[in-house]
Amino acid sequence: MHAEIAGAGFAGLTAAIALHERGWSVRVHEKEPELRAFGAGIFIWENGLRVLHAIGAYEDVVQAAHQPPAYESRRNGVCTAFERINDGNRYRLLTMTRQHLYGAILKSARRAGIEICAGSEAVGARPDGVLQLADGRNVPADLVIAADGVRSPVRDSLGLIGERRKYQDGIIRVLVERADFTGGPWDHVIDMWAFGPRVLRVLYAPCEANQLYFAMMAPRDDVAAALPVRPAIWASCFPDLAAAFQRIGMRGRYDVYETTRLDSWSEGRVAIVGDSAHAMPPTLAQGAGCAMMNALSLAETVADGADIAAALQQWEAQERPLTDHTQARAAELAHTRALSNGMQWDDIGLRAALHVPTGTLPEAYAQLER
Ligand code: FAD
Ligand code: 5PR
Repeated sequence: MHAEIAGAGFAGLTAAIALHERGWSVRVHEKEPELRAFGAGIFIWENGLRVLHAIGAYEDVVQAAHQPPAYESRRNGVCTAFERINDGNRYRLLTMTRQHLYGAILKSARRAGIEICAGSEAVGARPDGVLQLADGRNVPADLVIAADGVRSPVRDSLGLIGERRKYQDGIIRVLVERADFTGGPWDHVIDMWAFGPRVLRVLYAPCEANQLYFAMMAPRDDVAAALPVRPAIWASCFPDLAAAFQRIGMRGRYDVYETTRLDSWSEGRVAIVGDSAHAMPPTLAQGAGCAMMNALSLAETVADGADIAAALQQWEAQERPLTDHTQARAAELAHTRALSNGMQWDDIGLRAALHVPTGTLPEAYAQLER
């Protein structure tokens, strides 16, 4: 059995490794000339760690990632929620840079000898199992996977888009040197909201190798809070972070929250997985978690190679309810800004985080040293 995969992001590489582990031959096409993630942080909850374990990337991720001992939320400087995490309690959450996560997954793919074609752009697919490339080639496969991100041209060539939505807030993501932001609360994740003098938010997270991740949120129409970051504006709401804001300079990447929903996650032999199928606001930090869970379960469901189109429908029926639930909750949190009242440590928001994903090895995972 052979798969052609569009996109070497978190979903595409996870699917490639998981299929390879199940005896498939795979080839991955990445549009960009270089394989790398952009400069920002990422949160990986335990469901994601379980997937990383199943695809051989767990050790490399965990040995350097930051393990925050607590997750705090503050509103106008007042604590609204506080939860101990990682230390023998129910919630495991690691914070790291995207480069770190991506590097570990890529290393596992390389170890498996997976063919990854950088600079190879996909433009579409045919339901009978053909991936169409920008250079004019049409490559046949038993399974074609569209893991080409939120703007997925492969998905769009099949006309699968159902609904797309944007929200009132956008976010700047940036990494800065951690310097003396260490010890005590500075080792925690801190979600800081300010509702005066303007609406601003900084999600503060230490990462590996002395880096700090800031996700800096502002309403889309607040042009003064857009890039490049003006330290004085942010320091007026978050004076404790003034020294770190000074270090941002011209760095940062800006995105508006968005959601994508499809009528179907597959068409014939073509599967759509990751942000191409179910982009969600980052409010629950589950976009990559769900992308990797669904990529792994996809591989598990088609593994034996029988009736691919039917297997893809079965995959969606089994996996989609959790993703839909998580996406809907993340969208509600983005829309209502409810995280300003504190992270809600409940099953509604954290169901995906506590889920044991299809295709993982819970017994072996339970034996791991933490
Ligand atoms: P992508 O990561 O977008 O990868 C798609 C790949 O396909 C890219 O390499 C791209 O170059 C390539 N590609 C695109 N077009 C083509 C083409 N035509 N041909 C070939 N290749 C192509 N998730 C979390 O789990 N935790 C978090 O903390 C978190 N924080 C976030 C913060 C923000 C502000 C945002 C916006 C998202 C966040 N997410 C988080 C979500 C997460 O980033 C995405 O869900 C995840 O990157 C999706 O992975 P993917 O592989 O589906 O898509
Ligand atoms: N979690 C993460 C994040 O980057 C953001 C949010 C939650 C890791 C914003 O970028 O709530 O918006 C959020």
